[in-house]
Amino acid sequence: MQDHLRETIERFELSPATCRELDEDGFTIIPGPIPTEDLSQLAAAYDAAITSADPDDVKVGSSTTRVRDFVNRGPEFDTLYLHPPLLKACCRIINEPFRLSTMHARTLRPDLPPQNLHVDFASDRRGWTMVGFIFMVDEFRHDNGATRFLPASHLWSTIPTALLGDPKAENPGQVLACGPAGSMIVFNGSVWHGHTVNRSGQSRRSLQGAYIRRDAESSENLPARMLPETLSRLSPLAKYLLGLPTPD
Ligand SMILES: O=C(O)CCC(=O)C(=O)O
Repeated sequence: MQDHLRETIERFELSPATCRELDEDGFTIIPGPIPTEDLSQLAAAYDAAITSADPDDVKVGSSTTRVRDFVNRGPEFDTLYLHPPLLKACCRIINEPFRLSTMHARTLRPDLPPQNLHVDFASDRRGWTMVGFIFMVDEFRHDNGATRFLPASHLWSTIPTALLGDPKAENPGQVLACGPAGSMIVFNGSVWHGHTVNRSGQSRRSLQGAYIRRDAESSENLPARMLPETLSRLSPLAKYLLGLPTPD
């Protein structure tokens, strides 16, 4: 393991409950790295970054608006992908060298259909491929589209026919990942999940990212997008996790 990563994660232990949730349920909700008193500043930085984003980086989907590359949109966002419990979960689940594949903003607009239940990355003979994280810029509630998960579905060897029939339908086994602003969902990319309907009348903001096996193909080329000001502030650990050249 790379030295900076080892040094960082050796100082942290996941609680037994968190380990059990990651292993058995395929997801957990932990406190994120942003202190409560800084959350409103982070939310303002989120809104400003979205307003100023190049239209090429904005994707308005059927229910969410996504803005790519929050590695390069300000130092406020750096601690999210460097959160030690997240890195520890990646070591536990991916169990091989890994790198950051994506980090983007996703705003769930009100009164639109739920997302299909889906997996982000299938497992393979080597094991699990991806760990996702969703940082709650706003509180996630039952009425504002909290992400639903099917606990233990990362362990399924076959897909239940009900899911193949209507992936938008409510599932009797689903659990909503609710939490106060500042919480972080960490999940196995092979667990079935998706956002629910936002009936609150207000947008629900989140920052989402994915770590993948270091040799897996990414949908984004983050190393190619690095801005000089980002590069100048990144630690050797951050550079390593982004797949950038590091001195060692
Ligand atoms: O925004 C959410 O609640 C979930 C998003 C998601 O599952 C995805 O984009 O794959």
